[in-house]
Amino acid sequence: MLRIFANYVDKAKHILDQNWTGSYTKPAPSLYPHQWNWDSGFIAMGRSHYDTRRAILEIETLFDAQWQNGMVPQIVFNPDALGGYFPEPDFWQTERCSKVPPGKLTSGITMPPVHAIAVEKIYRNARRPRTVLPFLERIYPKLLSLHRYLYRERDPKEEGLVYIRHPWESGIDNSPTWDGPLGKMSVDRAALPPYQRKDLEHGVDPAMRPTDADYDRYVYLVDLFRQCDYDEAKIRETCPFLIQDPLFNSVLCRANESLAEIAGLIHESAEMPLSWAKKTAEAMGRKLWHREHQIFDGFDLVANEPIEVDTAAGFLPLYAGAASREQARLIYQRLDSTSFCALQQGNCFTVPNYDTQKEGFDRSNYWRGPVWININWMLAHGLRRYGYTLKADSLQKDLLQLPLRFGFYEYFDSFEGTGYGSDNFGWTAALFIDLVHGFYEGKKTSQRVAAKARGLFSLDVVLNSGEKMPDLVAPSKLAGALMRSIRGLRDAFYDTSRGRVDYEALRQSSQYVQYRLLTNGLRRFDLSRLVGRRDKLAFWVNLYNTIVVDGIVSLNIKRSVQEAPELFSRVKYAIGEDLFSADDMEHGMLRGNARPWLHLRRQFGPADPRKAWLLKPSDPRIHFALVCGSRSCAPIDYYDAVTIYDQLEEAAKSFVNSSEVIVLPDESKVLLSEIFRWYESDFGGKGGVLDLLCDYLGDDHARRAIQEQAENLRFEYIYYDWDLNR
Ligand code: 2M8
Repeated sequence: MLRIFANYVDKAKHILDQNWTGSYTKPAPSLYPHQWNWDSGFIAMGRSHYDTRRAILEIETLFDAQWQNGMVPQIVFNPDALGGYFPEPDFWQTERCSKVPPGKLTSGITMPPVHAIAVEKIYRNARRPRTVLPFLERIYPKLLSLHRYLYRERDPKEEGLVYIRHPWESGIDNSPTWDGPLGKMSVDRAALPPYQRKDLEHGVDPAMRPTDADYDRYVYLVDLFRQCDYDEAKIRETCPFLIQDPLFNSVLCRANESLAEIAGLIHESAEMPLSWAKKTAEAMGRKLWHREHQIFDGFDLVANEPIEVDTAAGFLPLYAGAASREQARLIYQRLDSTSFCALQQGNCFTVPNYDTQKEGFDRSNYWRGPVWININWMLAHGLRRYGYTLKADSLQKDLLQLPLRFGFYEYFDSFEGTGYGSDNFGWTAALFIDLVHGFYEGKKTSQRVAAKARGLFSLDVVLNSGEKMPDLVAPSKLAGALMRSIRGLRDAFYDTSRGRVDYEALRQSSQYVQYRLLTNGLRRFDLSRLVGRRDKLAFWVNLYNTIVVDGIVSLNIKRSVQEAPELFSRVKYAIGEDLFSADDMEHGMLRGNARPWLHLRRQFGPADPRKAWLLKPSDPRIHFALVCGSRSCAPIDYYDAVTIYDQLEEAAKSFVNSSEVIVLPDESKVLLSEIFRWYESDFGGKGGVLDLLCDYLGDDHARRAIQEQAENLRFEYIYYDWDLNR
């Protein structure tokens, strides 16, 4: 992993260096020359992994321009870079307000308050966190004052939900969510103060930016704020755009948690931030949840009605822990539907910003469809928070794929991944660095656990050696009863959509006791009773998957299967006269007695009686169905003899279209799961792997690249995560 991504991490750091001005990082080299509020937050998160000093300076520069009422402005203008952006200080005229910090040029609105999250990360990722404490002490009152401002000025009814009063405050400027409220505003172009857009002077396609009608409304609102001298009470009375937005409130809610953490680190009371977090989470769950749509929506305070427009912002309460378990489950279903391009399926890269099934969806227009790294990054954290770890993992790997394949762009085509907007975009680079670090950390933990745990036991452990025998099941019926029992375990304890097993509940269940009893019956089972290729395949695949689960439970493995590396070779079931470990089932029975990776010999020796029942020829698709108890392997499921061919086909398709396969045409490279290295011979060598990829890949672009570059294509293998799929 390290080697694979090293060049790209360097590239990302280089982008941040190029955009660095000496005290802050520009979001993009020319399109956005000033300091932007939430961009700086995300950028500091990325930098926190390798440059604590600049990460701190980034945040301090932003907060130097904090208004005296606590508001942190959306833009802090660089006096040396004026002239290239609209609107600049001459248009904002924030000097009309007495709360503006002296000597600073800023806009008069704010943005999603990600900063406490960034500050906590700076502390946690620092090489010497103690040295960051003075910064925490300096910044904490400022963060607190920002949150206080939001609850005081933007939540007059003390609902726990703050409002935004300009689309730019949302960060998702031309999101379809704003169409309704903006559409209701009657704006007389001739009465607007004269202005000229600058965003289209930077070579971006106008079709990928907000329209002129949008800009008229943006300007109308700024003009209104000016006329109110930025007095919030006055603005509130006349502003036609006051919206409680799920994205903004989710970020605030999540930031309150970080604020509480920071308070704890510097021995301040965490009571206030914690009570805000609770209040906002509850309010979102109550007021912004749309039951039928299975998503959170905004609420228009002017029209006093919900805005029933579903965008990716509606998934972000997961990031804040503001959704109930049930809401999270329903959100997950919505997320996994064609509306948001079923993660890992179809032709979508990660989650587009708007429901693809809606008329207004536009795959390339700014916040009206494309994929944004920051939104998906928060969503991945949210999914992980609710235990959808497998999806979170794949979402994060998919996110890495976008800059790798298409460049460090501002946003990406939701179907093909093409990069749009500005290249060398700051938060894309920064969050890429953060994602890569996520993988390193996973790897380090697993390696530590493994190093500590090797050699826990060296003798065979036969799991089905219990005295009690299943009395009702005749040996001839045992295979069927065992398969039904395994299916029962799957239904009760395997979460197939998350690829997770609830080991604790399983351990204590009566179904598990019953399953163990049935396995004792295997000692009387005659393998010659298994006839038919599909029956044999289902029997061994299911038994393999269950002996791994049984081993994890019986050996009380907590974190990683590497805690007991012998799990696959020493933990066994007695079947008839013979013993079978998971390795015996896989390399012996299912792979036709093949040689395990890096082993000199085949699984069974020349005179081994178990060779009488080998499944030959082997079906390489088993590798997408065998579950090894780890996060990187196939999601756990039950395989039915009648449908097993279709199921294996499905398993292969979803594996190949997941982030376990990343095609990088520009580099003539394919990044692959290590499964393709370990079992290359089963797939028919390198050529066979390429054939298989072409057969199953849904992405035409990637498939064509493989076909055209087959001869020179290099394979690199993606780190395998051995942590438990618990
Ligand atoms: C975009 O917004 C600015 C206004 O704030 C613009 O279009 O001029 C948005 O993508 C916003 O989320 C982002 O912070 C900003 C700078 O990257 O650009």
